[in-house]
Amino acid sequence: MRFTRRSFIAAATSGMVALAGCLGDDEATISLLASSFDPRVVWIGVGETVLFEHESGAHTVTLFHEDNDVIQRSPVTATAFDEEINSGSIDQPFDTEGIHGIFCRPHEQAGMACAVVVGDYDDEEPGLATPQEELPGAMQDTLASINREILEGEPANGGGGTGPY
Ligand SMILES: [Cu+2]
Repeated sequence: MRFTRRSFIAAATSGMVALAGCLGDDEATISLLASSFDPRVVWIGVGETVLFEHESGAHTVTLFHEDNDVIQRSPVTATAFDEEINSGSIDQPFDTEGIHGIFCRPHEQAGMACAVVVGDYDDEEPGLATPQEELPGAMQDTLASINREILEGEPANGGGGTGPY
């Protein structure tokens, strides 16, 4: 039998909201490596936060949102964030449901991107669009891979704590 992503999240969310509050402030961690995010996809609930943790390199954590003068690959109503991170970490809250495509400005050509899936999502939303042709080739490849990962509902690199609860 195959759980659809949507029904799984609905089931998980209804039972896990109270518990999630006891697990700490960050529901997921994404590391910034030399020119990539790891993992590239995490699933969290509405109102939860992701810890972006610097490991090496000089990066930004930039939402694919038109308010950042970049293409839209996030909910239109999401608050656009665009943060430099060269050390330490950033606690980024996600208050809007849906898929949030994120990239690094210095490593756009290298295809440095990730996605935070917040709660439920719609197959038609911007965060799951076919990668735009104006993007660098490596970025299109990363985004296509992220789309597949989201639709499959499993973190490709299998890191603990990055799956759907
Ligand atoms: Cu970077």
